[in-house]
Amino acid sequence: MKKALITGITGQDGAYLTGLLLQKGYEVHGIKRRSSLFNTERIDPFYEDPHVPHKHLILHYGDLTDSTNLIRIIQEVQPDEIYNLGAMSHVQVSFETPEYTANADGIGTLRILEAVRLLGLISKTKVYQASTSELYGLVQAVPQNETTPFYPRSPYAIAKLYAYWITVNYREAYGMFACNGILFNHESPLRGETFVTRKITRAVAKIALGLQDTLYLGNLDAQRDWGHAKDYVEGMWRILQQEQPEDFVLATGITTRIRDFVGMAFAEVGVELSFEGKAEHEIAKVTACKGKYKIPVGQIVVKVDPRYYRPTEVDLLIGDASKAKEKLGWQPQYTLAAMVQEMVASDIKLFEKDQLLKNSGFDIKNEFE
Ligand code: NDP
Ligand code: GDR
Repeated sequence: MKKALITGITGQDGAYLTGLLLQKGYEVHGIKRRSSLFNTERIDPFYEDPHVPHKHLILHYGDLTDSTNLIRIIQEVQPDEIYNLGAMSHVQVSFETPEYTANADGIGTLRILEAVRLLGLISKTKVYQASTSELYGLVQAVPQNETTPFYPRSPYAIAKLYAYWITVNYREAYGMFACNGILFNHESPLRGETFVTRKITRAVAKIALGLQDTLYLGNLDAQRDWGHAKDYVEGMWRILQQEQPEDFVLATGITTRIRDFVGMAFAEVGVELSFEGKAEHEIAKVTACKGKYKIPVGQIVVKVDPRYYRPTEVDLLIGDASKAKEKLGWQPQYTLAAMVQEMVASDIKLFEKDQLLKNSGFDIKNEFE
């Protein structure tokens, strides 16, 4: 039985990858951080009673900022494959926590690679590094592929640049099977609530259910190449099954503006919008509402709030995944439309409970964002 170790197992990709690897018969080990609240919700569907022998999913407390902890876990597990998905992954938050981001996302990767080397596991353990399309940053050329120059535009992307190159260096210097997956944005119903797609689908659900009036967003002109996380974790696995270690771009090749994602998500609840005004004065109003949800025509459902603008923005991402198609036989199965439909439907289901409570006279809690 192959053993995999996943850092960031409690995140979106960690959860989909866990499902995939368990299905493939792996023993899956994951590193979770100690938190004052439960943080395993995304992987709870795979829960196994820790008292039962021969478990397939085993969690270890740990942190990418703690070398001794990583060395101990890797020594104990002796993994065939490590998927380094753990990271402070929010681009805007990285401007507020740049040093921590460098430590966890940049040096954290070094700690993993160095642990494999020091423990004499180079010929046994393959390492996947979660690299990102944010490396491309300021547009140099489109579509972006494995040879497009990098120009990172945030502390997050710059930490990930270090992680990218240290992975390449350990491969070249020590012959380690270490690969970068340069993944473009990928989303799902499990996407973190403060990334733009999930923020939008949650707000659409709440507005449709009468639990919220307005969604506040930042730059509506940015363009992203959005795929589905389920497709992308399959690509991660395939990258580590190659004969030779190499880096790969995973992307759909289609880019969409934030504004158009907003339109698609509202269309799922029968709402048509018109966008009016420019930049920080832009709003979106309901122009028609058909179907079961009753949102008044004329209601302003989106407003721009410059609080969500970034000091430096990545304007355009569009990936070219021809190498992955050719060498890994990988291509995305989900369309953006199917993914938006799945995300909105999932968030409506989530908030129907709140609607029930509200209609029964209970207070609904607000959330910080
Ligand atoms: P999430 O933000 O959903 O998950 C991040 C995971 O990392 C969580 O499990 C989190 O734990 C964990 N983590 C954060 N800090 C640390 C730390 N110091 N030590 C150990 N674990 C930590 O991200 P995604 O699942 O979306 O992304 C997975 C990886 O892929 C990330 O590295 C991200 O940067 C990268 N990536 C993501 C893309 C995307 O579009 N989703 C595209 C390209 C790259 P906790 O649950 O406790 O917060
Ligand atoms: P990104 O994802 O920065 O591409 O990083 P995010 O969804 O946060 O932003 C995408 C674009 O939307 C614009 N935007 C907003 N973003 C957020 N979060 N909130 C808003 O209110 C809002 N309004 C507009 C942003 O300015 C940006 O242009 C994601 C993360 O998963 C990274 O970890 C990963 O490496 C990259 O994708 C690829």
